[in-house]
Amino acid sequence: MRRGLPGAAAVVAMLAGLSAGGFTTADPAGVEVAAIRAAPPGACKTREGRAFIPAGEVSLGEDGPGRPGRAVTVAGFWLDRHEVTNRQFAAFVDATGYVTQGERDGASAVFVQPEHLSGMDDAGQWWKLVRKANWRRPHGGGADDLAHADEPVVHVAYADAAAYARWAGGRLPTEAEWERAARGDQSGPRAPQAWAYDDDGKPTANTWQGDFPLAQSNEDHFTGLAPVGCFSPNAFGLVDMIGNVWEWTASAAGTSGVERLIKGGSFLCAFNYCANFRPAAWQAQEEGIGTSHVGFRVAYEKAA
Ligand SMILES: [Ca+2]
Repeated sequence: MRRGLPGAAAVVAMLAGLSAGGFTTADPAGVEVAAIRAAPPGACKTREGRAFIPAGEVSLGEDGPGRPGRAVTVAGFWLDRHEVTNRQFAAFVDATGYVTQGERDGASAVFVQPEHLSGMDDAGQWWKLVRKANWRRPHGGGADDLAHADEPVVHVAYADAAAYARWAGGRLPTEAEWERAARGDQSGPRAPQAWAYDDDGKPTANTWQGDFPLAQSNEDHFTGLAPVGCFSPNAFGLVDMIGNVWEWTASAAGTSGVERLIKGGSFLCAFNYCANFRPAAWQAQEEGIGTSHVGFRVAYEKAA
């Protein structure tokens, strides 16, 4: 479980049906962008804008004692303090008329907590293709979809994230940039769980407490996505680098040309599954697939 995610191949196989001609009913309707932009602010306060990540070295892949990683030098850059929210993405759509991959497909992959489980190999037990699920309605419709303006945008494919980043005047961070930023200038080995739990075992990020995927004890107070900024920032002033949503990076995964690295883990990462709530972890994600647990933030070459 150090690298990749058990069952990830099953997810990819299931979702591949989308691009192979699964659902084709384009239905971009949903919550109006004006309503998302005008929604009251979320309960958690966070600083807006970008944080400067100074030039320095990152021990890429350092993953606790005995796993030192390799030294990579990263030039200074700026990074969004928080994951791009639905409110921000709505401003982008308002300005450009952009339609996401999930809206064109007419369906997207949503985590649905199962009532029963037959082993852990088949991720299709908790990943479901939901018609009309897209960034405007993360669950595919209903009252659950109406109050998420300050949660991270999800159901965005790689091209969707990259398009937003260009519009915002930036780009997606590389793996090394992302990992240096996530470590918050921390140096030296750190126990893997220390990125998401304090010394007393109290959550410091939005992950999954309990036996995934059947039960949550919910010590972090969020059963699903959290609004950005509900947990303390790291030393660079960044929130939610660990947990909440996986984040797209610009770095390719392997040589297939169709997968990118995602980093940070999500609200679905538990000790018994995934456990990727730490900077070293990564997963390969097919570029054309958005899901309910992958978002992004933007890197920039200048302060504003
Ligand atoms: Ca949680």
